Amino acid sequence: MLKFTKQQVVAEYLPASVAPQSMDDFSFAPSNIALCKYWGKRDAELNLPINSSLSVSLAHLGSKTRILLADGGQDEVLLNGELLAPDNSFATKVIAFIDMFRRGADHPVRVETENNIPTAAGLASSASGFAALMQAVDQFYGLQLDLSLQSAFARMGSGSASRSLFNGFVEWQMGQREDGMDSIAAPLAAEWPDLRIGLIKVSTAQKPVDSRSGMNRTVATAHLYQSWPMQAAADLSRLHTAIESRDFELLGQTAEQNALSMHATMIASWPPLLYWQADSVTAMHKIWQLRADGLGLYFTMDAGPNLKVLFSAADEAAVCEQFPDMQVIAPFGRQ
Ligand code: 2P0
Repeated sequence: MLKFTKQQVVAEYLPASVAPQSMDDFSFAPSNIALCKYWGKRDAELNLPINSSLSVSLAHLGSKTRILLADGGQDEVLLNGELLAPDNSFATKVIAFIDMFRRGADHPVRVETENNIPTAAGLASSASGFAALMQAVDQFYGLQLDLSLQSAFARMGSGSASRSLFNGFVEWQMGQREDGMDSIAAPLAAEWPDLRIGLIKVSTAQKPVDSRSGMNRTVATAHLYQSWPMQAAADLSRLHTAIESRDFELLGQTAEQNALSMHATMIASWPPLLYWQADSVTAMHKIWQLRADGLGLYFTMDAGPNLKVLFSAADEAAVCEQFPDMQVIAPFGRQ
């Protein structure tokens, strides 16, 4: 069957002509951390996932972006105030994303993006980056697309960006359609003001295999991957129960087992993919020991060596005493 291209899918939803207008203000999108991970694609062109996922957004930590009409004759991409070379990989992806919407019209753009995600925390910025870029595109071209459409289009920039259009708990439905237009994220109504997320930095060095290549390798070579969609579906259902009943142990256990299951599929790939470093494993053992001693904390990890710890506000002082360098985020604010 002939697959859809991004341009074909997006074109269906755009007006016949666009009238770009420089933005005064920046659009903002939060970073997010998945409690049930997105790992594996059924369509690499549209970033359609093999499983649904569920994340929590990181409040004020994220990316802000605005788009201006460029003075010069060329597109310009600035990241944190620095003009990027045209062949820079981030700049290339940003311009390719904008190309889906300008459809060949001749108006060079200047894209300014700033991340306030501390690089020291080792958090990925592609999710918030493409979500903020989508919102900026919507304003720059005066499209007024609803957030579901923006979620679907942000996904084409980076899968996890579909979830960064929203605050709080967010579920990205894998969808069934070939054009992916039912593969969109939506926020859950539930809030959890006591939830805290701590960022444990192990390393901020660039990872040798990016997550896009990592998930493709896993799907292609790990027999163990066959069990992943079942694990993810069961975890998603458990997370819904945990969130509805505000059961912290169930939330933490599910998120930790989900992350370790995802990493198990990576380790079973060939060549093997092990994002952990010795200090990652040391931190895991420390968390397990603290838990055995009665402290309520769990971890999750993405395609990198750093840990994200889940705990309740009541345990914040005790957890911070154990991890003094940890940055703590309150995804639903501090009451
Ligand atoms: C997640 N990750 O759910 C999972 C867990 C990494 C591990 O989403 O290829 O940068 O751009 O769709 O979104 C990272 O993958 O991948 C990611 P692409 P993306 O947060």
